[in-house]
Amino acid sequence: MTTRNDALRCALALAAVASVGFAPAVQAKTASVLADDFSFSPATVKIKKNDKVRWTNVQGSHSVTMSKGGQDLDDILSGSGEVTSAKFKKKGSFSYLCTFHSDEGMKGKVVVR
Ligand SMILES: [Cu+2]
Repeated sequence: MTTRNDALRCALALAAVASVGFAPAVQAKTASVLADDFSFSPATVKIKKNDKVRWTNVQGSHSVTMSKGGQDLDDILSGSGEVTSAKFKKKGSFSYLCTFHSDEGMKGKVVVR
């Protein structure tokens, strides 16, 4: 019976809307990017305003260098497991690169919506 399923689906949808409605604030999320030899993975992350991106070094030495779009970041991840993060407060498309491996095309992008 489709009508019963539709009713159930509707109830679940309403419950989901209600739970979101009672949440104190929109929860900021953190997107994870891995820095490896010689790429960022994923190369492009899409986040929402006020979300964070966290870069984790898998191996080698890398930098996360970003200067355009009002988001200044120049952190060096010199060892395996080293981490840096940034919060993005403006919408836009922010390209960054690893200054050590820019010749190898080690770059990424953060798209903030
Ligand atoms: Cu690098």
